[in-house]
Amino acid sequence: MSDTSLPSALLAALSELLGPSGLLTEAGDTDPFCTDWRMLYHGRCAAVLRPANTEECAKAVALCAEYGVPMVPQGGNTSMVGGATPDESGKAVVISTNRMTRVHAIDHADLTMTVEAGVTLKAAQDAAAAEGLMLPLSISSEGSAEIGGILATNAGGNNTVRYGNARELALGLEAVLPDGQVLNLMRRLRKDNTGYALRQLLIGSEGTLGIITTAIIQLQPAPRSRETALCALADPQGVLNLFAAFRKQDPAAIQAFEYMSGTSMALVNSLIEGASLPLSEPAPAYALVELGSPRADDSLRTLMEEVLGQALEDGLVTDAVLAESEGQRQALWMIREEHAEAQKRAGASVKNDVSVPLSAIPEFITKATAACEALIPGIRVAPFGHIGDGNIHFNLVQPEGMDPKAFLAQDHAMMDTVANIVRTLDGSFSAEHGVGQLKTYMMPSWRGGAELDAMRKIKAALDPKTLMNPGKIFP
Ligand code: FAD
Ligand code: 2HG
Ligand code: ZN
Repeated sequence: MSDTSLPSALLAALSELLGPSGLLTEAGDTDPFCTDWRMLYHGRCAAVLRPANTEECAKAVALCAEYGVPMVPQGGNTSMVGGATPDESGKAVVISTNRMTRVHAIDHADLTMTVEAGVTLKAAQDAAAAEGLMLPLSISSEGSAEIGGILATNAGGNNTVRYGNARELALGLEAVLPDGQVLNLMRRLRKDNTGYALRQLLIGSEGTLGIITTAIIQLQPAPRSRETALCALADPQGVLNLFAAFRKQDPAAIQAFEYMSGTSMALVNSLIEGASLPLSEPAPAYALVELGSPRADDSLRTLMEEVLGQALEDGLVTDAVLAESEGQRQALWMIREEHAEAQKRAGASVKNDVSVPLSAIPEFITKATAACEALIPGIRVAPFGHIGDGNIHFNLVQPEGMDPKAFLAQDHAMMDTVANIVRTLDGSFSAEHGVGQLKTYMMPSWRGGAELDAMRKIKAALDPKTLMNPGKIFP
């Protein structure tokens, strides 16, 4: 029996178009698509549509538009801000890309990959690696997050410091607009100044302007030498000083430069099996440094040893471990990549995915820590993140033993406390996770006036009936 509220004529048309595996209507099947990774949002939907290609997606969108049915695009459903979760009305359909999983082509001359939206980032990375190339975007959710979702959120992650966000990697794009038209921007050109950059408009639009169906991604030669180290330091200023020391020697060699606080590291060590600290004792701050090069010589080891040797001598770094094998490298990265999972296991948490200029990071962390500790005694301030590009996940974990609901009831007070400090330092309240539904309420005070007005006009022009991912980005 079907649990959908869709008009029967629409249901029949969708059923004929998508077939049994492309249309889910029973609550038992659709429920997983209606809850987010953090389990903060529990929506409902009239159906889940799973088109197998662009043509099916375009026809499905045109049908929904004709019947005035709201649509929520969804990829791997790893959004940290409830971006891919429908509301509780049960009127919307989720349009999932997870059957659009073809890697169409890898071009060695152009260094590009043409890939459908539903390919997971990990599968795309693996396909590039199999050809001796690298897709230089790395995030902890890469096993589930899909290319369409990555581009729709303009994801960042561990390699932004060297290669930029998803935006910098997308040379071409195809998307289905809210009325069902296919927008073909699949030009793999580095230079193309022909009117407005619509590709860039779709990237980071969080599913509010259309559904990304295919993309051309810029690749890089695979690194043939790599050096990875975990370092213990006294504080975030020390981590930044170490970053500056590497950057002074060879900025192009730095592929990742990550920060972890003592508190966030301790949560990982205690809550994740096999993630023990590979240093002699805990420290207030850590840096995970990765250097990489397509050259297969030992110059990176020399660079790593020179910079760390000097930092140890100066007392900047108090302890360090270098990966001596690929297994050890992965063990170091596991500690960093399990931060989100460890914090999920620690209870309720409030996330502040902020960015500030590099020079302001120590002041930001000091001030925001004091303000949050004053707001909620016993709160566990557990920051970490992509310090090399200025992005700190200033996450707040509930005091031990506190009722999670009582903690989350104060989420706006916590987010505003942090954001107010970010504002005085010329930062942003959302660096890489987007606005979704979690942070919509911040948009008028942060992006008000002409900026939000222009965004609303663009939205109204492309989606006059507000059918594409309603309730996201805009308050
Ligand atoms: P979803 O969660 O399915 O959707 C995200 C948004 O994009 C929604 O608004 C949705 O409507 C829209 N969308 C999805 N697919 C499409 C499409 N084809 N066309 C148009 N709109 C679409 N983010 C980072 O930037 N850096 C990180 O390091 C990082 N690490 C993470 C680690 C974990 C453990 C988790 C759970 C999340 C992390 N994220 C990170 C957040 C998340 O944004 C990314 O995982 C990813 O970009 C989302 O991809 P997805 O396919 O899961 O998208
Ligand atoms: C990461 O960098 C992700 O690991 C998740 O962006 C951050 O859990 C978070 O807040
Ligand atoms: Zn991150």
